[in-house]
Amino acid sequence: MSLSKVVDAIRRHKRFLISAHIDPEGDAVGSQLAIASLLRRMGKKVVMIDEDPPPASCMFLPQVKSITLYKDLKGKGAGKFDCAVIVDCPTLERIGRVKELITEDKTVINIDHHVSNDMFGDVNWVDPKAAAVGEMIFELSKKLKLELARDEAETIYSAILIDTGSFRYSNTTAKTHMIAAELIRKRLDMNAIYEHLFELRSFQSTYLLGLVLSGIKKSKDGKIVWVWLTRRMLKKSGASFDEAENFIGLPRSVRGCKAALFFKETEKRGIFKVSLRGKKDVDVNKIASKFGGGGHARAAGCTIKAASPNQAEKMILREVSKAV
Ligand SMILES: [Mn+2]
Repeated sequence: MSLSKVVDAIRRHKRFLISAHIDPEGDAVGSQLAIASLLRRMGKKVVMIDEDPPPASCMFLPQVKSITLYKDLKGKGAGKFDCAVIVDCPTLERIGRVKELITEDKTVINIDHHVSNDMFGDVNWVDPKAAAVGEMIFELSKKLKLELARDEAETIYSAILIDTGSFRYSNTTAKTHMIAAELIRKRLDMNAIYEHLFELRSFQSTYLLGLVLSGIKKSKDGKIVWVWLTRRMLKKSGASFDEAENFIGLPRSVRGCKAALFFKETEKRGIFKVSLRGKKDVDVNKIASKFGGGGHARAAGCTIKAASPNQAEKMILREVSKAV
């Protein structure tokens, strides 16, 4: 059983590097913080290093500021570690340049719930039935016989909340709710957590949402609905790139929509990020995979190269139309 192998590997090592995917969201950040805290309580040395900063919505999480960014290492390296724990990543490439720190001699533990996971670890624990890696970290704490501290419960609860859209998505199971119930008993302020993760946004971000929504488009049959975030909108609003999280929920909620898309211009000309959301029977993971991306059946993403926004849109729409 892979969970036992994870526990064995954890017990065998002393110094850990923990990392999660580029453009991290709540599951990546929350799971990372939770496992770091558990390991520290076992007397392990732990560093958390990520390619990109946590999103604004996650900045309330306990210990979130102890995550170091790769760009801030400044040649110091990661310090000594003998084991890397990678959470919420289908491939090792997803951790960005942090991968360069993980030399051949390190043991890699892969804890993930993406169906597309390529089993890159020395120890792999991949459970596509888990709604969030947060659920898996909860199970890990049980296996380690560690009673969760309140802060750990908060990070795990947040991880689950993000990946289930606050228990609204089809990945939510009875088990998800059982775990949530146990976490809530740690006297979590559920309302405050919900507000941080889903409601509170800066004025700039709200203004940006207006700009993005004013350009909403749909296919003739209405089955595909999409929006664009352009560099111009970003500049006009004064918001940062990561403040556009959750915007895709609005095109997704249009009646008749089978697939929702969120196109983003990046700082690099000709490089576009695309988030995809599928409704029942539309597997957006398959579509994103065609462009070198991935994710889950109902939520995935990819980065594409195209000569213009128009071309990027055409490339993706061609594939999405086949699926809806
Ligand atoms: Mn996840």
